[in-house]
Amino acid sequence: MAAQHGTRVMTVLGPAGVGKTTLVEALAGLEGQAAKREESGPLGIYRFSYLDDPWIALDAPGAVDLAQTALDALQFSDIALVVVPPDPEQAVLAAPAIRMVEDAAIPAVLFINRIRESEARLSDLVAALQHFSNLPLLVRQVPVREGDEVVGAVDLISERAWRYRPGEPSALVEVPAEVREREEQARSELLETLADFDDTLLEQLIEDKAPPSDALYALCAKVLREDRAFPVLFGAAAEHHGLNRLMKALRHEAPEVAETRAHRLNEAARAGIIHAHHEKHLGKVALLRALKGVLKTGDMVGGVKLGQMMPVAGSGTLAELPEGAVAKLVKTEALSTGAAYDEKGEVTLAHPVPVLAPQARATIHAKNAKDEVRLGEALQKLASDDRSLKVGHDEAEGALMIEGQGDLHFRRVAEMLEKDFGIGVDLGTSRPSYRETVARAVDKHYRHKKQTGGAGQFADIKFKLNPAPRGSGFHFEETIHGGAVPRQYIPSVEAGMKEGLERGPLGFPVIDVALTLYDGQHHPVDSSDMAFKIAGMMGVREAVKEAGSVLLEPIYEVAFIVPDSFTGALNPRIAQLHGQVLGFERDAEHEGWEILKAELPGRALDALVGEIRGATQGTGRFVAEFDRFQEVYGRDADNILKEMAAE
Ligand SMILES: Nc1nc2c(ncn2[C@@H]2O[C@H](COP(=O)(O)OP(=O)(O)O)[C@@H](O)[C@H]2O)c(=O)[nH]1
Ligand SMILES: [Mg+2]
Repeated sequence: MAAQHGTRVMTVLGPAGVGKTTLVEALAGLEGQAAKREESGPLGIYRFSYLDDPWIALDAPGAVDLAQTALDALQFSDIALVVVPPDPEQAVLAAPAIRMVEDAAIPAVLFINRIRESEARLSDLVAALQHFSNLPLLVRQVPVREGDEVVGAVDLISERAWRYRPGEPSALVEVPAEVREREEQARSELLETLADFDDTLLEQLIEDKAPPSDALYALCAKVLREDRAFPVLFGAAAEHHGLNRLMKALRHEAPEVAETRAHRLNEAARAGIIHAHHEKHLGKVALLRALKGVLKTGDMVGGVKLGQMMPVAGSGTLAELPEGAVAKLVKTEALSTGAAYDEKGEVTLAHPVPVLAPQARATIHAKNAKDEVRLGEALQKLASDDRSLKVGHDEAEGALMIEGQGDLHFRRVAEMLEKDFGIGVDLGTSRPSYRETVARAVDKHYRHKKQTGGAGQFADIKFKLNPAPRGSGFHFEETIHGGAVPRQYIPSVEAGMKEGLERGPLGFPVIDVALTLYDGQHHPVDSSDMAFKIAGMMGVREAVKEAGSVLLEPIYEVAFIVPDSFTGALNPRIAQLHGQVLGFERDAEHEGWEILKAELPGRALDALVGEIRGATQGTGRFVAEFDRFQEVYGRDADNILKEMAAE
């Protein structure tokens, strides 16, 4: 049989431990062949065929810390397979995957795994999943039970029943009498939902005519591909139950790359980078998908000539890559994860997957000081492969800082630096940036005078130091008359004052002060730019001390994005972290989610990732944005200063 379809790509996603890897292995081996598999970072890549159709399956990591890899895999896939646990109580664990699928606007099939042991009613589980889904769920099968066990399934469109057999394809059997009533009920629900999308079917239902199966299958395929409903199938990956049914559904219903390109990407896109990672001797290894036409070595993609392409989970090189297929590409520094390219450059995507906001920060030092520069470069490379990793600078420590998704993410970064770049690193705690300001106004007279041997130094200034409103930063003006401080020296006074404010008595930059230079004296020989700069610097330092320092801490506006059942659990934790809840609302873009807004001090940020994951079984996330600096007084201020001093 010749292949009827080009290579299609599916991403398999869902919570950790739900059975994704087991499922992909089983699907890839359905026809008896050994699974061809390799890895790109945390992404498992499988190449296999089913009924002669070529497939690539991407086994996305379930860990929340690595969620960007799952999102990136979705970007250039044709279809998503969301694996869900068979317990309604645990349906919420699948909510982040459903959310990702909705963000990527990708057609998705929900697969309920471990159905054999499931005692829950399918309808309860579907209701729990529906709570987290924007699109209607199309239940396509009902289980056949014997005692506590699910031993088979009835397909609701063909109305045929299958009995699972250990180690063999399921057997076609009569629909058991005790299932018939449930089957009919579920079938009419399925047809009613489908009729919302199709007038012909609606008429048939009204006129009580039996719609033909092939028309129903075609309608299912259409609503899936148009991203208007999620079909629900079930089975047991470990026992290979329900897997042929699943693969056949995917075979008939998953879109081809041309449709993916047109609907979700960009008609001009020639190739997309699914994922990339670094290897010690190869440099960057990118997983590239041909999105439009055949790609050959030497073709232009994103303004660079395509180098050697290698098959996924194979050996040798590929002379050409058919449309839809996936290959590995080495030394492709110019091409980045998540991006699509035409001949000349990057193209915009109709539905780009989100880039995850940082959930945690850490300082990072090379174990060997001479690696510090290479460390910066290596981190930049890792960040170009992984968009959820950001490289910055920690103000308090004067060190490199990474922002990412949590401890697991950071440990992986450290491992890759060691293994692929030969740089050993230590991770540390990144601290919030504090500021200070002045409590009172001060009128200050400062004279800088030095007489050592030859030319002396002389500068004399009078100025007012005033507290200024929050957010105003540094403000300088002068009201000098009659050249008491000659014009040319005034900028030096200002520069000196700025420098003097870089570190206040508490050890932090001094902000929100207004300075007015109103008088002074100079000397025709001994005055100089330098003398006035020193006067400005020393003068302002003394003035700040006299005015009294007030500690300012950074305040962040934090949006917590959580399944709605967890909003209540989050509230007390925010209070414990010295935060203030501002309110919450439904997430307008995702059914079943809420967005809770709060203000939290910078010192709470490090604890946030643990708190939100603890309160939401790992499903919640947050986006923190710096808002302002705010005064801290009393014991709070003392504690912060004590802690900073201790470190
Ligand atoms: N009983 C049963 N166990 C399963 C099934 N699918 C997966 N498992 C087991 O669940 C565990 C986690 O599976 P795995 O595929 O690694 O989950 P992943 O983290 O989603 O990739 C493994 O011990 C599997 O053997 C299933 O259908 N039935
Ligand atoms: Mg796995």
